[in-house]
Amino acid sequence: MDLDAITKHSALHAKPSGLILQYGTAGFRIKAEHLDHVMFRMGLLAVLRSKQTKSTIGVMVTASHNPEEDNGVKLVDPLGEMLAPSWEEHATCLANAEEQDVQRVLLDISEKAAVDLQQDAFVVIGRDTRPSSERLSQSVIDGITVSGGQFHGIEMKPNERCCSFDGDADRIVYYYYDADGHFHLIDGDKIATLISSFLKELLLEIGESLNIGVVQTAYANGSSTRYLEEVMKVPVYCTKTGVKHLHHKAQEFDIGIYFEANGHGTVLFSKTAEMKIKQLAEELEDKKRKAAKMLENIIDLFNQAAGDAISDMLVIEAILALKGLTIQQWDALYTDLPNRQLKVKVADRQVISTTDAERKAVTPPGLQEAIDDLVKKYKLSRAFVRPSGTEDIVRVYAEADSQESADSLAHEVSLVVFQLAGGVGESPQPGF
Ligand code: NG1
Ligand code: ZN
Repeated sequence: MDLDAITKHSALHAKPSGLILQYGTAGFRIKAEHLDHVMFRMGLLAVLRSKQTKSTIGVMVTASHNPEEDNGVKLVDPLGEMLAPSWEEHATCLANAEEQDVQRVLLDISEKAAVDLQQDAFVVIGRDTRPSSERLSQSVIDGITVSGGQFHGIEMKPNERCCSFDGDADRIVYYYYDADGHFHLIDGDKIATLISSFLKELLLEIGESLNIGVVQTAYANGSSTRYLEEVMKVPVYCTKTGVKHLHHKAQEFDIGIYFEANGHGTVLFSKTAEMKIKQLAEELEDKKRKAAKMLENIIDLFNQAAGDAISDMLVIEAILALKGLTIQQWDALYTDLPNRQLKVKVADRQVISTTDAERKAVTPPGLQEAIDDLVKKYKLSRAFVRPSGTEDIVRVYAEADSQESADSLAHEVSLVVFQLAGGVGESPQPGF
């Protein structure tokens, strides 16, 4: 490690004097403008940790669901676990060291943790799409390279299939950039469509008429519901938001496929379906046997880990490979209706109560009528509001035939929520 080079570079990522931070469960998380030195230093620390563990270390630049102007950084240990507690202390020491002490603190850590400085170091960096994240992850890279480590930034090539899980790996979405640089999100609705059409095909092959049902929430894109019902002829049911509601409904079918648009979901097989399919996998011959075996494998996979994003991914990858489908062909099954989701702050969000799987507001009086009148002004339109179960806000959802219409409908609905449901603070402004 070239300590002089580190000192020189460190000065380019100078610490605001007097700023004291603490590495917590979420790593460091504050206003993005105060984080440059922390990022550089976490790059240095990741290299030390990588040398010490002789393994790859992760650095994630994000403030998760915090406001956009915040940012944060968190180190990830070799098996994907949280950073070891003693290293959290090292992280805090290094982040708070005054400029002239950085060298000494680095040597201190190396000594205390018995780091073999000759060892190679490798760091994988991830970041979110906040405006500050690109610059801040560049500071992490600076810290890594100046201390002799190697890093990896995943680059998305046009039309390349990518997928992401959330932090606890119970949500999955796919996405790609097309050749024109447009981002395409393939959400839970399209995942449910792919999986249910494949399962339906297999059932047809083995000649078994088990009943299939797809369960969605009101956030499912209208195009997906239409495609499932009208093109695929699969019955679709809508439940309240939250996996437990979808799960409960999906248990009513031989094969229940449920996904929230945001990627929470799985497939449930009834005991009867499982027994029938396993028996057929023994009895049938040739192509039919192959189809039954395939269903059996899918059952076993989901039985072992229902609701797990990795199982979802394995099934999706298998389907794409078996059908020879590209992500573009999958995406093209149907086109999502343009939509917009907004939040409105109100004094007490429980003044809004809903019915019909949250698609209609019962109280406050007049709210649903006002929404109905607004929806009528647009084509292919739909809108609903509900109190969030996880945040102290009311969520507004709107979709329509164009992005402009969806945006303006969502805005108009948020205004009536603000007026009729006790909005607080500034009234909703148009534009996003
Ligand atoms: P709330 O905050 O109740 O809308 C959100 C998601 C749910 C679910 C829960 C977490 C949306 C609109 N809502 O709920 O789908 O994922 O968090 O269990 O995505
Ligand atoms: Zn999750």
